[in-house]
Amino acid sequence: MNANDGSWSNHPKTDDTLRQAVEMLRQAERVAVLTGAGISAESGLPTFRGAGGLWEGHRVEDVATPMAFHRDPSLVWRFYNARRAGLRKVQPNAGHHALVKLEERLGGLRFTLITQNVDGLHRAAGSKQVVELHGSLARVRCTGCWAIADRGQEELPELPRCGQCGELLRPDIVWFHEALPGDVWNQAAARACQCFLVIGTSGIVYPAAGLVELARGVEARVIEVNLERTPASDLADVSLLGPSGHVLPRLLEQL
Ligand code: BJW
Ligand code: ZN
Repeated sequence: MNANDGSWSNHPKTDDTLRQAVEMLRQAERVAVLTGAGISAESGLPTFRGAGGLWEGHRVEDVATPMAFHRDPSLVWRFYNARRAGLRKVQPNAGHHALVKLEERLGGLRFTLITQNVDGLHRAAGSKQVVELHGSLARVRCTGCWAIADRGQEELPELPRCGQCGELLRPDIVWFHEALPGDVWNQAAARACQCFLVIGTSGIVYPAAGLVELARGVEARVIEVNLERTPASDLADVSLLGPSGHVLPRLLEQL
């Protein structure tokens, strides 16, 4: 059941899909949520594949790889330092806050938030059970001794070096062609749930995108919240088409 014929509104058909989604959430003992860049768009952070998704003409696939870092670490660090600086100007939005409320309503044992985002806005909003699949912009990792440090919003030099061994630091981010840390993947994949909410992701980057298929495999009901249809729409029981900063608070109001 998809409200695929227009933008988010008070249209009766939209109300109907919202009610169905509310019912699926009510009936679930456990709820898992997967978020992507779209949930932070209303905070002012650009998505990866939408308009404005290029950074100085580079696609994320060209700067977020180990090969790019090997070839030109300054370019890659300029990309990440610009993103880190951007974080100082943004706040969580109504979508992030609605997911905090959902966690409070269900309690930590019945709720998990899995995010592909590296912006830290879920935790900043107050979410507690957060699995960060792709790492964090706040953290750096040494390419020599592998030490990981949280550098928060501190300004870093163009080529930051490790205080312990002097080797080059890199962002503690999962780049293309890199495996997700086993512990975060296991935490995400093991989340058996009866309702899976997939929010603001194009659903094309694996293995994260495979979580929707895993959820379907255990017969969870799938609710999608996105501005547009994605590959996940074909797996979803309900698609709520609209900005997550509007849709999620309405969903929570009715729960
Ligand atoms: C709204 C909205 C609003 C907007 N409200 N909605 C060919 C070449 C190279 C690799 C591959 C390849 N083919 C397959 C691969 C594998 C690759 C992959 O899946 N690539 C695909 C692109 C095809 N995956 C990997 O490489 C992964 N690793 C791996 O496979 O390892 C194998 C291995 C095993 C064992 C040993 C070694 C290796 C790793 C993937 C890591 C991806 N990391 C990134 C970059 C992080 C860097 C950073 O942030 O700087 O993570 S990619 C980038 O995409 C980022 C995101 O987390 C991720 C997902 O993007 P997301 O969140 O979905 O954003 P968008 O922009 O795509 O979509 C936004 C959505 O929001 C849209 O749908 C909008 O409509 C919507 N929206 N506003 C609601 N207000
Ligand atoms: Zn080191």
